[in-house]
Amino acid sequence: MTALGIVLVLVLLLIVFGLLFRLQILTSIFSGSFTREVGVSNRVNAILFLIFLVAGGAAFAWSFVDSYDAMIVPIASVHGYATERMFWTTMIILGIVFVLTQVLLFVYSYKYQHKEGRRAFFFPHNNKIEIIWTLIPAIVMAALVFAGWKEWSRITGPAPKDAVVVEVMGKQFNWLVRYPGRDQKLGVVNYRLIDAVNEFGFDLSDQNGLDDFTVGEVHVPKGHPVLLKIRSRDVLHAVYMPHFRVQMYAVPGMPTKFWFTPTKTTDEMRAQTGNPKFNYELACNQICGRGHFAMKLNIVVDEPDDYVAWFAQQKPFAEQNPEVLANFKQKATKMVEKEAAAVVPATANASL
Ligand SMILES: [Cu+2]
Repeated sequence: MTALGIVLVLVLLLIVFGLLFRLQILTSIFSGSFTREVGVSNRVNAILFLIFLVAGGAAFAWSFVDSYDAMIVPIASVHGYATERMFWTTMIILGIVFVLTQVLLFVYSYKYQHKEGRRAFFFPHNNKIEIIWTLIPAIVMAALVFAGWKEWSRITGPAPKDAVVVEVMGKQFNWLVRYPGRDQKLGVVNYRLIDAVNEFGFDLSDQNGLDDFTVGEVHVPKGHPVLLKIRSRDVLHAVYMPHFRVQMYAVPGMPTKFWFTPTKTTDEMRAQTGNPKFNYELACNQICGRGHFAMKLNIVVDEPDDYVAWFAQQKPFAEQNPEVLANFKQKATKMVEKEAAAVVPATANASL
């Protein structure tokens, strides 16, 4: 009720101001001072248009050049070069059109400012112009969209069969990572099995899961396709790896994926950037709550041999947590009994 009152008062105030403004114009017309005042304010505004064009253009160019390095990080994946090419093609085409239309807009506003005695040319319709400015943008846009669609279907197509599989699960507020182990098959997980130790919800009655291992830092081999299987445990997150030009949502209840091929090892990138502390990162790119800023994961790109050595050193989750494995059977049996008694069908088992 109070809010409605405030809105009503504001609306009434606006109406009063509008009427006052109109009254002022009417009095200035009757007193004969209207044309002169309008003439001055027109000139001032026309010049301001030009100043805005030049100063705004300069500020835009400066901000672009100044933040270029921070925005365009070095590329480190195969498809990254293709998306970069597409980005710049689009940017250049749209940039030319943008600059042209803005210059025309502001220069014409200056050039055709109000002048005593000048009358606007009446130009109601022209089919030729209509066709030209409809057809050309339509063709250019269609070409850009088609090129983008072709590239996107290639990037999001099925991953090569020999791709290294890494499962990333977002949760408030960190990333959990799972590798399928030597059998290259991820085991079944069940959200009802999640607790402080079994954060992933491993269902260890599944043989495929016995050699799965979790890590705090992702390792991937250079020059080899990597398939990221992406899940979320709670809310919407997003996997963002700027150097690999990878971004994909992590959606609760709906696994997503993205595959890419890294082209530079972490060491090579450190040499290229001249930063000995450089690390590839996987950041959350979707505001997901209070700890969102901390959702960051290190990615290490190894030479293939180093990757194999690292992989061989990893210990399966089941081996590292024997108590979970031991408790599991009993817990699972209880759950099955409970499920059998419940009316709701058990559809929550997620198998990848
Ligand atoms: Cu997040």
